[in-house]
Amino acid sequence: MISQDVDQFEKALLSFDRLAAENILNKSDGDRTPIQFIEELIVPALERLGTGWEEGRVALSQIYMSGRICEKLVNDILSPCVQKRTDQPRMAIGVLEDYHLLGKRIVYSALRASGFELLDYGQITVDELVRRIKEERIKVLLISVLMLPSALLVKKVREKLKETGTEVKIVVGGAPFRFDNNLWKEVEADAMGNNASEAVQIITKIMEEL
Ligand code: B12
Repeated sequence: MISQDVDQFEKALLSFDRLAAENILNKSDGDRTPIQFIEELIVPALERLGTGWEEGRVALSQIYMSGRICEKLVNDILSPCVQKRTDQPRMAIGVLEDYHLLGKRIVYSALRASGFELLDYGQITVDELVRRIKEERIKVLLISVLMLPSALLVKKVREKLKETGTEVKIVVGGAPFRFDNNLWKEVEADAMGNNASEAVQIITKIMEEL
């Protein structure tokens, strides 16, 4: 993806122009998978907007609308790319007490497109998550967060699971873990992935080991 495309895509988002954003996606070449499109165009553009917001150049309304536009685009791109599932230990993904849902949506679709079946817990609290893991006998849990306080809650999930002797592999991802390389170990996760492709690699390895 050339950086000019990311510039134009960012501009379209900033001016709430969904059609222009869609056109940029559509004109990009066909060699890439939908996940690659997202990782190379949508993710960097949203990250730039986040930095712009931090620096006071971008309004929260622009971040909000950009998020909504990208949610729609991601849904349109990812819906059809589901393949055959493989037999595997039970797995689930959730967003822990956080409103940033796009990353989870992408990781979920990338895993399903790679043949893995997983439950989507959506947005979930610590207690509800622990209850469902036990009830639904989940063996691998993916947690997505973009807020630091939410990332720190992963440790609470681990503690509560330990208290009841529930063994689960926890894989985490999202901005706080990318900003701080050691955070995933501090919250007692088993692995951390930077993007959807890494999520697929990690899960493939865990499934081989289980
Ligand atoms: C869009 C956005 C929003 C949208 C969210 C829309 C939606 N439905 O998701 C809205 C407007 C709602 C929003 C709200 C807020 N936001 Co906001 N937001 C963003 C922004 C600009 C982009 C996030 C995004 O969607 N990125 C694209 C996705 C696809 O990327 P991603 O989630 O990182 O996922 C990728 C990887 O991380 C990885 N991944 C993700 N999950 C997982 C899980 C696993 C297991 C694995 C392996 C990998 C993995 O794979 C994904 C694909 O590559 C970021 C900036 C940034 N740098 O991230 C700020 C950002 C996350 N927001 C921030 C803040 C502060 C807020 C608000 C508190 C603002 C406010 N004052 O109200 C609220 C809080 C909401 C809440 N309580 O959760 C801060 C967080 C700071 C922090 N670390 O604590 C950021 C970093 C902006 C900043 N630079 O300050 N936000």
